[in-house]
Amino acid sequence: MECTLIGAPLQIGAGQLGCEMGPSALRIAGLRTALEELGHTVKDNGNLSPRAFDEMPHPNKAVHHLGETVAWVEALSAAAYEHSKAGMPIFLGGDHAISAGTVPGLARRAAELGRPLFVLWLDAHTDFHTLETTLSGNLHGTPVAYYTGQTGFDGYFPALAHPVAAENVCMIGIRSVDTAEKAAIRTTGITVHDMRVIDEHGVAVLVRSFIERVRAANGLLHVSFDVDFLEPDIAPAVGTTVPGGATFREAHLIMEMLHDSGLVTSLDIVELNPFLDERGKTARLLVDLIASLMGKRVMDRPTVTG
Ligand code: NNH
Ligand code: MN
Ligand code: MN
Ligand code: MN
Repeated sequence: MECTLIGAPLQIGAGQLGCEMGPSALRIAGLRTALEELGHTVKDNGNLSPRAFDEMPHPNKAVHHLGETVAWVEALSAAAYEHSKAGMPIFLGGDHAISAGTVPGLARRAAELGRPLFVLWLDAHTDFHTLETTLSGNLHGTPVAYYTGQTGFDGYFPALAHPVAAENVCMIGIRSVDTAEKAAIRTTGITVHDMRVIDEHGVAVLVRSFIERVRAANGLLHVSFDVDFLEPDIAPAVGTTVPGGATFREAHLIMEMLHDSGLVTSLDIVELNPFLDERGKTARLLVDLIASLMGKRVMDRPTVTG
């Protein structure tokens, strides 16, 4: 397969600086080689940059870097649309605000193909704030509300031509949800698998049933992988660690099952903050997980059958 790497060194959506080094760390950890060893061709498009922007005031005084974020969202949406024409775009974040651009760009592509877009959101957080409800003002906490077409972005973020149907969004790994997000997300059809659901059922059941829904609908599947989905002990390089995350094996199993499904058409890797890493271990783990998503396996057979 042809993989396209697109760096998105956005960092002001997070509360701590450092995610702008994410694309570099993933490259240095050997992403290209790992993909080439699996037989893929890799085109590295370098890093995007936003147009010139002015800062935008917002009535919610907590909101910061709105103008800069909007400029990035525009650039990312255009890039996602463009690079989803052929092959597999892999967006190297950058904080999770990049998904406010990547997902709408992919939704535009899906609409053009007459297919629905599905999103698998692997994260400790639901990222379901609007500009009005966010308390931190960190815009990485808002992309899902935006791309599913909730109100509260009008006049600031670009108008959405193709909102993603809430029923097509599945979240796994959730363990930190703010009060306003909890109330708002309950009114939608978004599937929220918190850690308790993983503990009770295991990740395989959850992933398999989502994959079957995507397959039945002939959907495109975008995977948005927030580093804080993982247990902080194995992935310390993220500003918003939350204990009790996905284990090494759970994360690999999800990637292996997604590979076997043959349905994944695009990927975001977000929130990697190399400034907080321990000798590159998080970046290296992410490269290994991407490799699993792209076909690396222990034995030469599908990991999951039946
Ligand atoms: N819900 C919190 C906020 O909006 C935290 C969001 N942080 C994330 N999201 N890392 O994935 O500020
Ligand atoms: Mn996130
Ligand atoms: Mn998160
Ligand atoms: Mn939040």
